[in-house]
Amino acid sequence: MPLAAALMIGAGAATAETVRVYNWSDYIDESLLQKFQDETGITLVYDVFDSNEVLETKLLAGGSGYDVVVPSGTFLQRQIVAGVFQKLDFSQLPNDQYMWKLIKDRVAKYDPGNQYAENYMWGTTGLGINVDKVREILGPDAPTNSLSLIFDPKYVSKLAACGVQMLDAPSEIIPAALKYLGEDPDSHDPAVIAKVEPVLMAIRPYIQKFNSSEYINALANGEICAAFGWSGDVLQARDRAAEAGNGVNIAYEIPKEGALMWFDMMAVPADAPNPSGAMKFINFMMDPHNIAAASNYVYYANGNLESQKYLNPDVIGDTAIYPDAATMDNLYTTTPYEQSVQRVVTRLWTKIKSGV
Ligand code: N2P
Repeated sequence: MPLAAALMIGAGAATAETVRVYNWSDYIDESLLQKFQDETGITLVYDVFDSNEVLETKLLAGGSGYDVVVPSGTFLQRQIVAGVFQKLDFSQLPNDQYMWKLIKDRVAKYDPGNQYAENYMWGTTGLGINVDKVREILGPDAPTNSLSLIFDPKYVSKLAACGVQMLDAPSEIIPAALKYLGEDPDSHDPAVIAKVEPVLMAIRPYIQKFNSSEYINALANGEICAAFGWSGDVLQARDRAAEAGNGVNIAYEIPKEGALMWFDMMAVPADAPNPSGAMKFINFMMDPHNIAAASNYVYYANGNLESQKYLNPDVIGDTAIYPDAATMDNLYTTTPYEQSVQRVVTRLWTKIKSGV
């Protein structure tokens, strides 16, 4: 799906109310966009992005024009501190009653008291693999559930011929590389973070592309055989391949060393043109039927307990989407980098991507 493509549905009159939403790409059942307009009479402008950094640049500049945006928890936390958001108006959010206390408690780490944001969805960052191709190249003992598949040149060099992509997301790849090294994935110590440079530089020649949205189709079409990406995106690739009937067999694996668990949060910029329209959109997405439809379509878990009744069995029953206790034990979270550390991370990432 093209990034930043404005999707305007319906022919709202010039005077009609408008809500502008900026969400991640491949993250909703698009029939919900029409449903929102039909139910509210509001014209919805729905733009997409695939990077927290891109969203953050817009938010910090101000005047984004958006009413609802969806940063991940760690980014939300420092954006709240920077004064980017307004508090939610819970009198306009009756569907808040359906949200899941377990997730509210977890995200309170980023948004103390749950005042600024509601969970949209959450997931993990791990391995997307073309099962048959990876086994064909690496043999039956291929470490398909290990970070070594991507971070050990011994394996990734062999996979390079069939194509390997990686997220363009330093705040997720650096923690994973630290985990691979046996370090604290949430380290903010520049000397520890520096240890990932030789690891990533060693595999850099074998990474076809750093991109956070193109790997869905690339996996589904058999153009690449491995990706380090997001859980639901890989599962969407699996479905697209199955629908195409192209014989491509995709699987998502949470690495046995551990995976990042992240939370994407709906929040309202302080300068949103239509804050009450924003509340209507957030409340719509907290309707258990609506968010269940979205999860059923994108294969991500959501923070709405009541919606679980309406989830398809292959969603609620898949531990890669709704982790069981054992899987949960293997997930970690991170905290936002301070500005000085962020500068180190940004420099390091630029160097890794350019490969020199
Ligand atoms: C959806 C990607 C979800 C998000 N394509 C990562 N936070």
